[in-house]
Amino acid sequence: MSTLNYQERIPNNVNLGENRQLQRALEHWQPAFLEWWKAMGPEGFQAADVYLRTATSVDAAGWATYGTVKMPDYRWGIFLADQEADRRIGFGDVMGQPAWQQVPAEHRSTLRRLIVTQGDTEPASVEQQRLLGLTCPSLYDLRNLFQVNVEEGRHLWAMVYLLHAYFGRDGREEAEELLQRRSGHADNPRILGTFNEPISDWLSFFMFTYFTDRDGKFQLKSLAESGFDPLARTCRFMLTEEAHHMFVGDTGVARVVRRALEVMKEIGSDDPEAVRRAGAVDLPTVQRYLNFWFSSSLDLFGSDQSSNAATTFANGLKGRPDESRFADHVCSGQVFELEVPDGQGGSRVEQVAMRNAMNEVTRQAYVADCEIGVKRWNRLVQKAGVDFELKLPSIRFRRNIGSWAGSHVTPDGKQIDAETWTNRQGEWLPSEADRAFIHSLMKQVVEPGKMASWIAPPDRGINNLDVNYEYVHLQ
Ligand code: BYC
Ligand code: FE
Ligand code: FE
Repeated sequence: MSTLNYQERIPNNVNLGENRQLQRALEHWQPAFLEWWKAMGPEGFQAADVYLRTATSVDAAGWATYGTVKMPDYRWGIFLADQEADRRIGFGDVMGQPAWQQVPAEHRSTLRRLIVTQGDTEPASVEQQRLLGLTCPSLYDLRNLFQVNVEEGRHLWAMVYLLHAYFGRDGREEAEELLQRRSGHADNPRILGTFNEPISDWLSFFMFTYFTDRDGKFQLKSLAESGFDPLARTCRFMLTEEAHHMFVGDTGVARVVRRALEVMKEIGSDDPEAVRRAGAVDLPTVQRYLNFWFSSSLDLFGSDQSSNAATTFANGLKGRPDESRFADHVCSGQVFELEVPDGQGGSRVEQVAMRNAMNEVTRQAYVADCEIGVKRWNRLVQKAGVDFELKLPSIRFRRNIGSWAGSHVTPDGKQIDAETWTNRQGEWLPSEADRAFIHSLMKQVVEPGKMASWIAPPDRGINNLDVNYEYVHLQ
């Protein structure tokens, strides 16, 4: 077990107290982080008392310590999963060599880029979600939003720790820039596409936490395999927190669906307009939001043929999620059969070196994981006896990165011409009218025990508390 210095200003299990220089660098960054949090964190709730979990150590007893705290006083800490004795690198050309405790000089800029890209998504998501509290459907949901937000803040700390501890001056500069880029900003946006999309309603928030936080899960799993041991250990611990973020999305969408089904039963109709008039979200609209966020999140895995991915795999910097489920960890002679557009409205199979297809391998694992929740949502629909099925669109649908970028493809994978796409995309993606309708539902509900009209209550509360518990005490 690693020791914990929770008494220090920055709670940590990395013996920060023994490294004065690093401690000073982080104590210098901390006020800048707090400034950022106050400016870009949840709008209107900085003085509220929120029932939150805080990590105070990485073991079962300490990783989820619950208590009431004002968000600016949250103790964002630095926690790495325990070090494994004699850990070896598990893939690539360096397979079997001892994991690195320092950054190998030849991989410095690549590793920094990976860490910065990971780090950039964390504050980006907080920025994207900063106004949602003003339209929360209940105190329970408000609290979950804030739990996600403070933990994404902690994930930023996790990456900033690595930058400060292992990358010297460049690392400190990158850490500052992580607080300067802004989601959706015209001149200084966040690095990856999805993290510049606005999240201005709760249906988008639930889709984001289901689909985009799940990209986080798979990227963190890949980085948890890294030969750079401090990165691997940081990501392992982050994954324990990630589960709750995806739970929020999974159960959030389920509750929207359940409420739609209740309303359909009450009014005896499945007409989308009638469902809307009764104050719920019709299922075709849920499908369009799903199409939007799933396709956007698929782009986050990068190109299906990527020399970057081949290099980071070969060099032991980034593996595949759950590397241990594969038999071959070197993949030097293997090929991957990739379907690419043939330029004539069809597709052809290209033989791609396996290492170059690693982004696609990870994307496939991600898609399979996404299916699980969709099945659960559909079970609710079937049980209600309603003839409707939510579906993940084809992975070729609305792609902006990779071989299918720029092709016009329907959700069931059929290629169409540009004109048909323009005429029909309103069937597949949220239209202005859909967004206006969803926004019209977004009215703040903050009385303990009350729930907005468009969403069913959750099955249970947080940490065995009642659903109606006052999770956020407003000032
Ligand atoms: N948008 O060879 P390519 C999370 C860039 S989510 C814009 O195709 P590569 C979270 C790419 O960066 C997890 N740019 O792909 C979730 C590269 O640029 P440079 C985040 C994109 O490099 C919710 C160029 O295109 N973590 O934690 O193999 C809430 C060519 O790249 C996009 C990570 O992503 C895009 N969608 O892989 C909070 C892990 N896609 O370097 C948090 C770290 C690609 O030539 N990142 N590009 O300037 C990586 O491992 C890789 O950078 C990527 C791309 C997987 C993103
Ligand atoms: Fe995160
Ligand atoms: Fe997350």
